[in-house]
Amino acid sequence: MQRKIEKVLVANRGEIAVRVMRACRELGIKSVAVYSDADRMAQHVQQADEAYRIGPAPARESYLRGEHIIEIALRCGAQAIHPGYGFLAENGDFAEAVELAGLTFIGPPASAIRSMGSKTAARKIMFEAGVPVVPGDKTGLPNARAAMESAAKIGYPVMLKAAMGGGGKGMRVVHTETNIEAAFEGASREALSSFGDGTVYLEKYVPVSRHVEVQVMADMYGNVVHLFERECSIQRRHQKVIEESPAPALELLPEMRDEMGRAAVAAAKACGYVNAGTVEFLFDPSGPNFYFLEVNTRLQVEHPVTEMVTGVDLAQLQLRVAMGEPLPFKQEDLKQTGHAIECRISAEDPANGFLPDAGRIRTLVRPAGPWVRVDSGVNVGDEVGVYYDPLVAKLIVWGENRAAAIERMRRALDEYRITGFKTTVPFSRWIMDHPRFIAGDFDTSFIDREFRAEMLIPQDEGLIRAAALAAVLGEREKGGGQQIKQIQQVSDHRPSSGWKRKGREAGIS
Ligand code: MV4
Repeated sequence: MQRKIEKVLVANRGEIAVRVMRACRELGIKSVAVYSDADRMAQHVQQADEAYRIGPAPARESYLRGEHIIEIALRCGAQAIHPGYGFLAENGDFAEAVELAGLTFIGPPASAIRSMGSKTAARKIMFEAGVPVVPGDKTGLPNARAAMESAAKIGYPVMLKAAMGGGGKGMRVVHTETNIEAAFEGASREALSSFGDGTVYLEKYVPVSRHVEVQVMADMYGNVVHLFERECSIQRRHQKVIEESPAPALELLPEMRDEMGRAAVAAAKACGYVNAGTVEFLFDPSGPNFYFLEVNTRLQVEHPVTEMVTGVDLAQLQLRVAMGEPLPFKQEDLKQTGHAIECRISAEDPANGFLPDAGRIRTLVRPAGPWVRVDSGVNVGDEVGVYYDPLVAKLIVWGENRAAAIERMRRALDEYRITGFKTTVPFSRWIMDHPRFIAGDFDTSFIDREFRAEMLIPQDEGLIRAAALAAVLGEREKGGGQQIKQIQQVSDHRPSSGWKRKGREAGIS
């Protein structure tokens, strides 16, 4: 079954839109951008062969207008729509509407998106397919009384989760029966307000866990392979901060890595998967055991670390599979080589509770050099923050082993200069120096346990240097104050030689 694709509409913005357009260009496919009023001058618009306005800045009025986007695709002669991640990417109704309009949705079938959207339905499918799931319910709970009975059967501690949720909202850990009723009501209320469905279910709570996920790829002919795992245990409020492959959690467990890969392929087959997807597992080091959590039916933010260790261009492969090509390799052709790490660079202030920051990029120096990759959707002069996700770039490095990759990431972070707003660059740099990170000895509570804002700004000469800079820059340009804070923060991890400092103070560097 060949489907000709010569033009793809990319229904997204930022770095992922740019990423997909690069894959299109390499395959000789034209790309079409859509943009909101806030993105008139954005990178993804400049990268595209054509671009169409879809509405005002708020996502509801632009990037989430599925019918409008489909109409534009039809009018401009695109044969396919790539949804990126977020926005419409995991909306089964949108995927179906795209196909009903005679276009190709570059992603899994609507049926797979829908069945994996319900965590209880997904658990049932995976249980029946022999994929390990956390002991617990396979249907939603009708009331608090049912929750109490189920919890008694599973045994405390238990975890209440939203059936239509994901990403941590509507979750409650319950340690004793006295708390189950209030937790049920609370979780249900939160699930209803977040997902429009108050259904919750129970699982055995796994107290210490690591997040290990497996990349899968399936073609239209039933061929499914996995591209090994990524570990994403370094998270903050369910937002991933660092991702890597191979998973340090599996360092001494090669048989478990193989077993997880096979489980992920079985999971993809069980839900009729096609195209790129990720099977998330909870890894319990006390067993060690792993359990199915959910399937992410999209190309994920952290896909580059898999590309770096496998040499497979996942975005290109998505396009080729959508055109009806069979997978160009078999499982045994794939191997993990070396180690890759990704740091997410966000417009957030790590010294101030990760408050989203906004502003115009005043200066931008990106790291480069061997085995360093920056996936970014912004450039100097771009306005960042306010309307969309604060992710501004991803810094990905490869090394022949984990230690080499960490060294390279340190070097790359030290080269990075972004001014105009606060970023998570210094925070990533702090993680790269942490003994427990270096040892691979961490779980999903790492940041909560280990990070304090004061750690970013040692009370040393940084402040004095900043004061000196303030005097110089303050005269040179308006708004210099913000820039100074940034320099101070970025410089904290960098050895500063005397002559460099003098140069800066004199305003010549
Ligand atoms: C769990 C768990 C412990 N036990 N389930 C959080 C997001 C959602 N996708 C699943 N999550 C968890 N489910 C049981 N039965 C702990 C978490 C969890 C977590 C999982 C992956 C990555 C980071 C996390 C942070 C806190 C809790």
